[in-house]
Amino acid sequence: MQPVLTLQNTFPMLNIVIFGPPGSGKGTQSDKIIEKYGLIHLSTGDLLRAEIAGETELGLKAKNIMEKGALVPDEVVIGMIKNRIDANIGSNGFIFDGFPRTVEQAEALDNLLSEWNLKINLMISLTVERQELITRLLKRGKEQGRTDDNLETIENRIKVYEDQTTPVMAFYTSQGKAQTVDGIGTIDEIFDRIVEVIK
Ligand code: B4P
Repeated sequence: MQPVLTLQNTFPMLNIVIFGPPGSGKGTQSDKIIEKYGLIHLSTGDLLRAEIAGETELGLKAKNIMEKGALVPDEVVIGMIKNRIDANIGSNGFIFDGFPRTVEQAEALDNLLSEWNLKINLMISLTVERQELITRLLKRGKEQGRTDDNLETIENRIKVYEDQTTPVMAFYTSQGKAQTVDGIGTIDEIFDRIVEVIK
């Protein structure tokens, strides 16, 4: 159904993409951003893990792909995001975490938001060097047992990020929306840098 423009969806919403390689702190910093700004958190990784936990048809397909560190097909993640956007119009805004991961997803996101007269205001890219990413993800693998946090899969996730996801940076740079934040330091130090960028 075509969205109807109402008073509610003409209120300004703050829509942020948090971007970076696996283990750069996207999920970690998203939790702090939503606490401070009251945004709706849309993490495609979390949504996919919920499908896997619920043993849905989508979850069963996604499980094998995620265990290899590959990307779930664009149309699957775009469909999941569309439902959540449509259900939360009128909120303070969204933080998109782990999405978009391809230029096709970035274009689809612009289209979904434009149906509601909305846009991405800011893209925050966290920079962390490779060895630190591997150290963090191996630690999480030990502590939380996430099945994609093992060395072989981590290395593939980083390669997939370099090959398929880095072009998303150029997409937002060309729109004048990309801001880079140093992702090394304590969680609070990095959050302070993000708040400065949002201001
Ligand atoms: P995600 O769930 O998005 O996983 P991620 O990239 O590893 O990031 P995450 O947010 O979990 O970790 P964070 O950096 O915060 O994706 C998992 C998989 O789902 C993908 O490989 C893909 O298969 C699929 N998928 C998801 N979205 C998709 C899409 N759009 N299209 C296609 N497929 C998709 O943190 C990592 C660790 O670092 C944590 O343990 C944290 O505690 C630690 N940490 C954070 N900040 C730190 C700091 N400052 N110092 C030290 N440690 C820190």
